[in-house]
Amino acid sequence: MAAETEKTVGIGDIELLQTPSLPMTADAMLEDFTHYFGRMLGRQTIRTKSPFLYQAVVYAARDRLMERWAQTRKVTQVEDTRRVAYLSLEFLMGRLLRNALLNLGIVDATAEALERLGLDLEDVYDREQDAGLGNGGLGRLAACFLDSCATLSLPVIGYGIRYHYGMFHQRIDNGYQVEEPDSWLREGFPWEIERIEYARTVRFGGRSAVYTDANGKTRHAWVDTQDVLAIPFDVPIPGYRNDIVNTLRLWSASATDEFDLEEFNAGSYAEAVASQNAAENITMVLYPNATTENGQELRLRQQYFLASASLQDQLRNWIERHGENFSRYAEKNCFQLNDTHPAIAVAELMRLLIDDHQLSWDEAWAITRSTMAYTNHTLLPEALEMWPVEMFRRLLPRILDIIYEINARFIVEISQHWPGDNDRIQRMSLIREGSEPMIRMAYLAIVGSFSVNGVAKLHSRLLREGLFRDFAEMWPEKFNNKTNGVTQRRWLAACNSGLASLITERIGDGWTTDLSKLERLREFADDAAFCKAWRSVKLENKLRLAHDLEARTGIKVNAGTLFDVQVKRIHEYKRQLLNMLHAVHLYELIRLGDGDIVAPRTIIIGGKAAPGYVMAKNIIKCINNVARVINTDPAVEDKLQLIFYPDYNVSAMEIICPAADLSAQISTAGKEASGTGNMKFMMNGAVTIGTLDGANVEIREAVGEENFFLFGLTVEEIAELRGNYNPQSYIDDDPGFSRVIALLESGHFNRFEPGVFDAVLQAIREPADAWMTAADFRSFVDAQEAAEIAYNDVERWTRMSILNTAASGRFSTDRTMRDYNEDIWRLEPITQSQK
Ligand code: 26Q
Repeated sequence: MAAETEKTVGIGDIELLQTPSLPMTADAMLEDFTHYFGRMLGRQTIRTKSPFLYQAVVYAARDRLMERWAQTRKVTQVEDTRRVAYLSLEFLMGRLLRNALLNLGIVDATAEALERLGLDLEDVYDREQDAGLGNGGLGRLAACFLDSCATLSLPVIGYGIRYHYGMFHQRIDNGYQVEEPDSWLREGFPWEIERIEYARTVRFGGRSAVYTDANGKTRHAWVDTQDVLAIPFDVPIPGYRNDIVNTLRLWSASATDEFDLEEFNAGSYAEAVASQNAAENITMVLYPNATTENGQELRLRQQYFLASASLQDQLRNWIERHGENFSRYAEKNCFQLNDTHPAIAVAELMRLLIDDHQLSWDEAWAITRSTMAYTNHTLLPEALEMWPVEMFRRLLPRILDIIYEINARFIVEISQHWPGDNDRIQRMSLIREGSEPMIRMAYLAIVGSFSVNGVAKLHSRLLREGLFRDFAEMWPEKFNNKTNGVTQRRWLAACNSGLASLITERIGDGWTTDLSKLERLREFADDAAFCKAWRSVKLENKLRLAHDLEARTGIKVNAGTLFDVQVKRIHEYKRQLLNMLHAVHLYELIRLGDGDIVAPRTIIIGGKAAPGYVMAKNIIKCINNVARVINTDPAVEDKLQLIFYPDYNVSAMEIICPAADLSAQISTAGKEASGTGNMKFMMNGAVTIGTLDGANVEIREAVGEENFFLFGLTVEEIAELRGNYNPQSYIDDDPGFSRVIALLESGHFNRFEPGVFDAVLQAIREPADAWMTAADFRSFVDAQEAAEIAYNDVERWTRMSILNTAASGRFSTDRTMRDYNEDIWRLEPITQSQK
């Protein structure tokens, strides 16, 4: 290897970046901004709409990050501390500038520098495109984890994919979702550093060959492969005011230099070069399915590409420091798998250790089984990932060998545990036999890991008792819970500066790194002046959202109404339909002149449907149709509005969650693993209306039942009802419900669009409806009525709102990361002593 003879002199070693030295003042920021704008970007005139103003600000901030980044890297290398690699196909980062300035502590300095030029920092923030490299909860969770790990000084590196196109943009056209590509890299991504020196090769195709080595040992090789180059791009992840900067390393696929010789020799030079496109396709686009739709070959390529490049990168780093001695590898490394998406890493680590580094099977397995840890994010059995064995044979033949071997040895283990229990062997086998044998990725992840966790207490219990029961019986000690969280730096400090200041005024700013301090707000829940200020912040945030809504939809919203919000991916189990039924119900009350509406309400629903999920797209169309009628019917006056929020994403949530009064978390019990939007709303003083599902259970426990609007069947009741569920009886026995269904059937909401509501109505009436929407209708309506009455009592509502924020301390990812660290990772914080 070239590295052996190469001379390396780290810049850190020549004292250039020994300690951060750039001033954090407005003067210095202005000077650096001017330098980048004029000399690097080569511009003279500041046009607020061009990207260059934003880019120059990023470069000025990035210099401050660079110093701290180099230092953090150096300390972790020199101290040889145990580290974690967080492997995830998704990192839903959103915008980075506001967060970076906040964490560096240079918001005011930067704002002042720009003011001197007559510019507004808020406008600069707005020029940044979201890095939308994820679908929803799972991807955003990974991003919150990185922020908290850096803040806790934990040596955690994120590994992901640098998709050329992130989550699609959603346009609403005549009520229908239309997808548009997200070319987020078009104007460049000024945060990333390409690290071509760490490029790795990832292999596909070919065949697995057996040979005898010089010592007469039988060995395996993977030959005749088609190779793809993995090039890392690093993104800095600053901790909150602690001078730590961790790394998110995103891999981009590129063709290797060797082209197809046959084509080349046949004289097709251009074709030979062009065919290299296939390699680059691997990281072209994020798959937009929040659940299911398994089996796409390109998706498997993405998964293996991430796993292989990341593990090779970690092994390279190890070998640089320790040579080919792996005896302490497991002591010093841990890989956290974000769902089964990167679970192929279990087999890939085996392959690398055995084939490339000559370890025995047992040595390699001991390392794998004590370094891999798996987090599950779903209870939907249909969402459990499986891949056809045949696809593996074609794409990853050597990996298939290894999975078969893992399985053979695992089956021996099962038979030792339960002699003669063949049913159990069949149930637990990594291979699901049948006409098309499939590899069960979750089982591979469980067998290959020392820890398996769910993401909320209820979810983790249901995993142990249901989906993974056999495995929990075999290895009870592997299974654990880690309740999700969100970072309060982005989801309170940065996105709700009004509330953040008010809180800090009363209890100090300790909550930014210890969210449990919010408990102290309880004292002020009856303080009239504080309550008044609390309400005025909420109103300001509602005005801001109203403004944003009008800009996006043209609809004027009354900020004096109850803001009832449900934003998340569109999925049947999340029951946006139930929300729509309630809107129709209120509309019906108004039309009948029942005068039942005590608090005028604005219902806001937002979210994207997977492009291939027909029912989800249908639901969007139905909501939009209902919205149009409600919003234009003069009889409604200003008692009710229904708005579909288009193109919901991370930045949208930063405006939405500070403005919500009521947070709708209404999934069918037992279906939502955790939810994390629920936590963002709670932190910002919204009260939840929700089922006993996911983390709602813990939210209610924390805030007290009197400050939470509970409705719906429990997991047990749902299970009991299944099999003899008769949705029609709920409709027939409830005149209000009957009227809602009749109005939807009447064509009132689809005058010239026959059939638009057919599928949705049929789904609700289906005895096999897994989501049991009809069963929960009445209790949802009742809970909504209770919420409305509470809202109308201004003092009572303010108190509930304050108590929700006060009780949200547990839902910080700082707590989540401490839990991971205490039970699974066991990392020492990065020391500052080396500075
Ligand atoms: C599957 C097949 C092919 C392509 C993509 C996918 C795919 C992609 C993303 C499957 C699932 C996801 C994302 C799942 C997800 O976001 N789950 C959510 O995770 C949150 C964090 O733990 C939980 O709070 C939510 O309850 C859970 O739904």
